[in-house]
Amino acid sequence: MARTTLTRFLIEQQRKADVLPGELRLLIETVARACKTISHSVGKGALGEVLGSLDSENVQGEVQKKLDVIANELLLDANEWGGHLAAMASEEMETIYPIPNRYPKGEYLLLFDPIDGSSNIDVDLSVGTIFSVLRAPEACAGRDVTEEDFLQGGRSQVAAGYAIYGPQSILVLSIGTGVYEFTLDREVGSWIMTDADMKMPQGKCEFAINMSNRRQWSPGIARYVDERVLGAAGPCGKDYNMRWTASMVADVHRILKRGGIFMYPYDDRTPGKAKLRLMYEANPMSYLIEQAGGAATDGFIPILDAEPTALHQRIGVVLGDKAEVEIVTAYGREAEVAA
Ligand code: AHM
Ligand code: MG
Repeated sequence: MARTTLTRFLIEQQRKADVLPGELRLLIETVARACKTISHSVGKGALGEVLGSLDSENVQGEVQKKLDVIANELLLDANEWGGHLAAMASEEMETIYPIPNRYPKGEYLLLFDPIDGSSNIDVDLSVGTIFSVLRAPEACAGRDVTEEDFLQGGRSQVAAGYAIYGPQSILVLSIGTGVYEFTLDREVGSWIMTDADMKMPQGKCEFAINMSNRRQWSPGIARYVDERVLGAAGPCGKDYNMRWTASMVADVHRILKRGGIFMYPYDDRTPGKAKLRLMYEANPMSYLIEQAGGAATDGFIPILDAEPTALHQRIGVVLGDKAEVEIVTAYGREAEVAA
């Protein structure tokens, strides 16, 4: 049977004209090519001198790993000259990166977390790249793009995806017509479709959360997790399993494939005090999870309905199994009313 490459899939989607404009197709192909290059760099590890930290910190005050910087540069270099973009924004850069005047400009905005799960790089666990594509507002035609132009809610995304660099390199993508998975055929150098119109399994008893943060959780999150830890002996009446990779791409990919729920909640009940970033992590992952039949909230409201107020804004994340996300969100609301 003929294998469906990413290119072939995208061309087929483009034929359905209003589903995928040509410019967006070429943009996605460019991002996918950059992810292939990042996959090769990650794979070289110590042999490619890509491991370890730099002396620099990113805008969030986090120590940058060499690969954070290498992957960021690769994505900028690959995408700046194609003519599909007006500007880019990255978790690793303080402000936006407008397309230089020497290159043609396009109508899209690209946002990315070049290496997600950076703490795993040096110990050979899965890391990944997360990306999100927005349309530049019409109002910015003829003037320079600003940070405000990027502050669009998650439902405005026209495409989102992630690449995961693990035992296999995998690209998961949605352009709003379902979720598709492509595996990198390393010998041939092509992304080959390995799962189509993915629907995440529901009703699975598995949760992912960093338990060491328990003291900082809100009462709703603590209640949800405590009940699951009690297992068959508690109010759930069944045993739950727990996994935490500390790499959102790996945890979300597992949930997409075999169900469950992922949580990186607000640290306490002050909105805004959270770890994950709305524009580079929460929005694209929520878009994919909703497309796959799951749900995503910040513990209170759907993430895709959150109104961004800053490029590097952080947000609580509860995503995956629809019914479980509803329980967490209901517990959060109940605790809020009781307080
Ligand atoms: P990063 O993008 O700087 O790597 O941070 C995001 C990562 C997520 O991939 C993961 O879910 C989380 O941070 C893990 O955090 P922790 O080490 O606190 O468990
Ligand atoms: Mg990162």
